[in-house]
Parts: sequence; C-alpha cells; structure tokens
Amino acid sequence: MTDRLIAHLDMDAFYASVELLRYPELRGAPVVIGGGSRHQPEETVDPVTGAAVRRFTRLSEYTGRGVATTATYEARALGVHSAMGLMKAARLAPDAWLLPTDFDTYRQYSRRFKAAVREIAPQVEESGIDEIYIDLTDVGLPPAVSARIETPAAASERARRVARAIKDAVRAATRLSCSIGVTPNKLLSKIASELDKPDGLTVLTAADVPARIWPLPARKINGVGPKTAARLEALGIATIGDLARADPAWLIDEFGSSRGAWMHEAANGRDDRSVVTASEPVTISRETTFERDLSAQRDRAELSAIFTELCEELAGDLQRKGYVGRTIGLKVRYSNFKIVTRDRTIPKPTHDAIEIRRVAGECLKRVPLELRIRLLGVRISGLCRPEDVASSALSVAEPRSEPSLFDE
Ligand code: DCP
Ligand code: MG
Repeated sequence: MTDRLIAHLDMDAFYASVELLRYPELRGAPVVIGGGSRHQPEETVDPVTGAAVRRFTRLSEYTGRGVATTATYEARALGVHSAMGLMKAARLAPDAWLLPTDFDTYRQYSRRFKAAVREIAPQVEESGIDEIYIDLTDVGLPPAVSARIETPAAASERARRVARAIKDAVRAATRLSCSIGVTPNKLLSKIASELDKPDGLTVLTAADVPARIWPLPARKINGVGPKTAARLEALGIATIGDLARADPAWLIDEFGSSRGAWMHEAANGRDDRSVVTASEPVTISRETTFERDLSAQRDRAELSAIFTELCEELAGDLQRKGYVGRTIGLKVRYSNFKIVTRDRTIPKPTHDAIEIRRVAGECLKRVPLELRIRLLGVRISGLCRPEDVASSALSVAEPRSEPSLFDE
C-alpha cells in the first residue's frame, strides 16, 4: 500500500484571533478570552477628535469563577492557558485584556474556514470548532500520475504545495492563520500540526518519526490523557520514544490488551483510521417540553399553536440545511414519562410547513390523548436534496387540508 497523505489543520489561538479582527488595537498585547457580557468593551466617542474609543477590561479587574477559553500567544508567554481560572490568570497577567466569549461569531468563522478548505480538498473530517482532518492523498496530483507511482519525495513536495494553498485559502476567507501537519496518518498529523505553531506547516514521513516524534512527551499522543501520562511516568516512560521501545507484552500487562497494544502502535506512528467525511443527517427534529403538562382537551388551543410552531421550525431547519424529506413523525411524551411515536411516509418529499403540519396531524390522530402531555416533537427523515427531486415532484399542502385533533 502506498502511504496516504493526511493533514491536520488547527487554527491558531482561535477565539482570541477572531476577537483581534474586531479589536485590532489589541494586537501584540496579552489578551484572554473568557469573560461574560459585563466585560464587553465600552465604546465612546472622543469629544475632541470624534473618533470611536473603546474601553477594555483589565484582567486584574476580574472577580468570579470563570475560566479562560483561550489566550493570545503574548498572554501564554506569561503562563496563561485554556481552562485556567481567570483569577489565577489575573495573578500571572494582571495587565492582560479580558474579552467575553462570543461563540456565535467563532462558529461563523469555523464554518467559513472549513468551507474554504473544502473548495481545495473535499475529504474533510470535522474534529472540533477549530480543527479538521483532510485527506490529501489524491489532491493536486498532476494529470496521469497516480499516488501509486509518485516517489516519496514528490509526494512530500505535493503535500507541502497543497497545504500551503489551503493555508492561503483559509487566510483569504477569514484573515486568520492556521497550522497544518501532513503525515501518513491522523495520529501523526495531529501531533505534527502543533510542532511549528503558530502559522506552521510541517510535513513528516514515517522515516521522520524517530527524530521528530519520539523526543516528545507521551501525552502528546491524542488519547493519552493526564492520568495515563502520570501512570506512564511512574513506570519510567516519559517520551513517545520510551513508549515505542517498551515491550508491547509488558504494556498489555499494565494497561490491558486493547489499550496497551494501541499505545505501542501509536508510539511507533502507526494508525490506519480513515478520514470520515460528514455524513448526511438521517433525521431532523424539533421538540419541546412544556412548562406544565398539557391536556389535549383543556389546552387544545395552546397545544395546537405549539404543534404548528414546531412544524414551522422544522420546515425552517429543512430549508436552511437544504433538505426535503418524506417520512414525517410525531413524538408524544406523557405525564407518566411514557413515549409514543407515530410516523407516516408521503409519496413526494417536502420542506413545506403546512404539509408537515398536515401529515404530523394525521399521526396525532393515531396516538391516545387521554393522559396529559409533557413533550411534543416532530421529526422528518428520508431526507434528500431538493435539487435531486424535480420541483413538480415536491409535495406542498393542498389549500384545504383536514384539521387535526388539536384544531377546532
Ligand atoms: N477552547 C476552550 N476551552 C479549552 C480549550 C479550547 O473553550 N479548554 C476553545 C478556545 C480555543 C478553541 O477552543 O480558541 C480551539 O482550541 P485549541 O486547543 O486549538 O486552542 P487555540 O486555537 O486557542 O490555540 P492553538 O494556537 O494552540 O491551537
Ligand atoms: Mg487551535
């Protein structure tokens, strides 16, 4: 088998770097992300110049039990790191600036950088908000060359070229930098992407493992956590190299057969997991638990309104995500916590709120409604892309659809 080319890409100081895009005046300063909305910078206008002036919170002003989500490299140089309590961080870096965490914006940037990568290399596995694995085995091969006949040197050269193009595309799409490691597998790439951070690019082959990977501490293996690392240390194993040279039978005695064997393989840089690209969703659903249990008889109007709203939200989800579906289902949880579900498949797929409401209403007729209801949910499966279905084949509700049980 020829070697694969697997990349791991990880954004540099991700949340902090996104914040610096909107507060460029903080560039070069220690900045810690992790405050709440009360740490939102205050904007005022300078009465003389008319320029906007922002007032930021100093970390030393922080009191509370919050933790840092991340910090700029300048703040890290002072000892601050992710998951550190902000009060402790304030002792190390009192003059650092504190900013609130804004997940919505980070998610937007996350989507943006991932889309930019997919333009170049479609085989992407999402492994976190700021990291992905990318299978580059067949990306950027010159015409009529197969990865099978490429020399190792040419493959490394191509890996570097493609990774550089990906870094440029991420920067163009987000103005952010990332670090990439390219190696024959996910395990090594995850380690390699960190070797030259920030703005790093590291290409390693199996032959580089002894020189570049073995000197690193064992905890750099993704899957060796602090507890295992401490146990290894107590057994005299500090580096990945120590682990690679250990007797596998002894590791199995100490850590059990699957974990012991896995650690030995990992330390030797072997890992055959493939890059798993995002699979299509199987179902999309919306449900709600009521503040108090509702009666199908006495709370009919309220139930009916909630039911319609759920169907509208579900239709909105479908339209936003770009799906239509054929099997519409209903879920009811009663006050005694028992659940019943019903579903019905329609001939033509839909993303139409009224049609979903009609079919879900038919399902509702098939569930007992004597007990009070605690939760109501609607879901849709049998999903496909509307562009794969002729528009005449999409189902929309007839104008006069039969009212369901919740309606008068
Ligand atoms: N994060 C978090 N809590 C943690 C670790 C991370 O909320 N304990 C968030 C903030 C990070 C983001 O996840 O910005 C990505 O995590 P990374 O470990 O990749 O850290 P950074 O991207 O911040 O820095 P690096 O340049 O080391 O990758
Ligand atoms: Mg990162």
